[in-house]
Amino acid sequence: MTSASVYNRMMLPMSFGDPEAEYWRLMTGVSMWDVGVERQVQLAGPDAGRLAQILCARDLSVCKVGQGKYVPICNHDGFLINDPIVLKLSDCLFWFSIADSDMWLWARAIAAERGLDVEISEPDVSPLAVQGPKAEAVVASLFGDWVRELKYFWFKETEIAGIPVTVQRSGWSKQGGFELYLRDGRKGAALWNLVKEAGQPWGIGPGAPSSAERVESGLLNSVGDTDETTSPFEVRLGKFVDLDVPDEVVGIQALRRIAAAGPKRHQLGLVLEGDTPQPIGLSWEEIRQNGIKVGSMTTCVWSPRLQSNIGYGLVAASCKPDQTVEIVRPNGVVCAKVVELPFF
Ligand code: THG
Repeated sequence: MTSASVYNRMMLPMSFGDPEAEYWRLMTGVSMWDVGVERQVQLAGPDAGRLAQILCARDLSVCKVGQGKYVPICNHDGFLINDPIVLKLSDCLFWFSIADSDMWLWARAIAAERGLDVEISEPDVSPLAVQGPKAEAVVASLFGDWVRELKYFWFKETEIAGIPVTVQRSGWSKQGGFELYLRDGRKGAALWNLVKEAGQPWGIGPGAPSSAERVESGLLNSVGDTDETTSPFEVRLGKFVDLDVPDEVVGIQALRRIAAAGPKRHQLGLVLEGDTPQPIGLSWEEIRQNGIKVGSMTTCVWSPRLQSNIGYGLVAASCKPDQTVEIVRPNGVVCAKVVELPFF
């Protein structure tokens, strides 16, 4: 059965009929994903760089033109509201390639409050991901061997058959690959067909961001795995926070306080008992230790590699790896072992 979901108010194709086959194609071959839902919030103008830094708690002064950075976006309380990739196209042009929340509104509000000279828009840009161990061969066959030299999150603006695209080494999997940011929405089918054709020798097929692969690999799905009081430190994004960024950065004072006090919760892996695939968790499920709630399981998937149902727990700091917990699932209580992330 094909399926889709909604992300950034758009349709995200999720499966083309056989999720397990799509998983193995990603793990061993190459898969192409329409991730046009990864919208770009564009900052353009003299104050674009200053606003980009004000919006994120990671030091962007080290970000070069042509480079991308994965950044936590926090509110004034230091709580995570998005986790985009920032692309620096020039000193006065930035894209925030966003996860599923309204960063466009947020950026406009902060820019207006601070009186900044910057124009904020959502340009006609739609990423197509090419992921898997054979992705580089496919993308190199299309664009040339220079793509092999691109470092992680670095990108280059180019075109193919008259289609303007920005090619970046990135993508929401740990299997390697690229994203082709289509810059003319009228040419989506043309780009899709070019990649499909070029990928034939490597057995390319359609797919989507894989829940199983991303959980095995420890990638965060912000909004899904976070609530309205989750700091970056709780969900393993502390390494992307620079506490010495300027005081004008939104939330930095709160982040300094949270860091000094030590986070009260943390995100850990869960390996559930049982060896039959269970339905994917649709909402947070209570985690208990000795009958007392210690947190929530924020996502749960069948792992083809571990042959277990695995998940993420957002749990009290007292709950530690190697301990056992009980999870209150829709069809009963299930025991799980707590482990460090990532699973692989
Ligand atoms: N590509 C693009 N935009 C996106 C995503 C994407 N926007 C939404 C969402 N995905 C943003 N979230 C993530 C989360 C993790 C990573 C990328 C985007 C990621 N993380 C690596 C990790 O955590 O190991 C590497 C981080 C690093 O070392 O810098 O890749 O996929 N265009």
